[in-house]
Amino acid sequence: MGLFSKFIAKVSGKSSALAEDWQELERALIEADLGPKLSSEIINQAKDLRDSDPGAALIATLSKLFISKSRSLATTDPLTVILIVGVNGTGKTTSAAKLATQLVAQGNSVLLGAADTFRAAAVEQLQTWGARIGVEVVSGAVNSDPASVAFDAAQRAQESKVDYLIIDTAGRLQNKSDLMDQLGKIRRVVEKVAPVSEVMLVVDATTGQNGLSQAKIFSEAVSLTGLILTKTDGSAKGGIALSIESELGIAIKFIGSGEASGDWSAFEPDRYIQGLL
Ligand SMILES: Nc1nc2c(ncn2[C@@H]2O[C@H](COP(=O)(O)OP(=O)(O)OP(=O)(O)O)[C@@H](O)[C@H]2O)c(=O)[nH]1
Ligand SMILES: [Mg+2]
Repeated sequence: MGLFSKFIAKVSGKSSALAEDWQELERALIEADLGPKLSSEIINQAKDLRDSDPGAALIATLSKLFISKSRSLATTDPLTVILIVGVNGTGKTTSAAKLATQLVAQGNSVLLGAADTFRAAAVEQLQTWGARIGVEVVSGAVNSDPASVAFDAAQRAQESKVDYLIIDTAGRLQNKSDLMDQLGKIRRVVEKVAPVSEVMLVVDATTGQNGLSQAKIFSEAVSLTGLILTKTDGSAKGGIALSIESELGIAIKFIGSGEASGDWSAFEPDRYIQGLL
């Protein structure tokens, strides 16, 4: 049942809602990981819209929340570089492969960079994806410098004149500041070759409010340009991405909904809102 269906059912055809209905809705929003701040903002704005019924006011408020942001992939001619970052296990490698699949299907040439040199399995995982989708993967030895792999990948991408370079990164290192230093370095080194058009943070929809603190930490280290919300095929409502979007001003651009390459779509606010209803 959609997050708002109970509320909508209660207020349908009415010109106002009871205080307890608004309270119940606010609780549902918080439970769906929108966070207390955004939840109360939504409720207050919806209450203020006196010219419509409560259900319509709620939908109008949500639509307004999403409206101003560009959700298309930022591109740069002749090469678009996309960095994929996020904590371990969120779905970075899978998302890098899914995005590559989408771009190839749209007629683009793509190169993948395996800059997670922390684990051998991480490189193999990306290589397996690359072989499956017919995309070259540039990698380095285990424990080699990820920034140097990223640099090699950028040079290779430029030489082979591909349209897109997608760089997968590690989610876990000895400690947080090592990881953030590394991401900063990867970016700087790549930019000696080509500008980085997108730095996408991968957020697991099931992690709840932790996602917001992760986003804050990453956005301090590398300026983020978009969010990828993964594992929306589970029971999580994914409100956390909305909370990050409103708090940090980073647009949700893609949605992962399973483990297969096709379980992937552009984020469409209207569809998302419909899902909540
Ligand atoms: N159900 C579901 N599983 C997903 C989704 N995206 C990724 N996964 C799974 O989540 C697990 C972790 O995905 P990875 O892509 O390896 O995550 P990662 O962020 O690269 O992990 P590290 O490299 O260890 O930091 C894998 O088993 C994926 O198949 C999704 O949208 N839905
Ligand atoms: Mg990975």
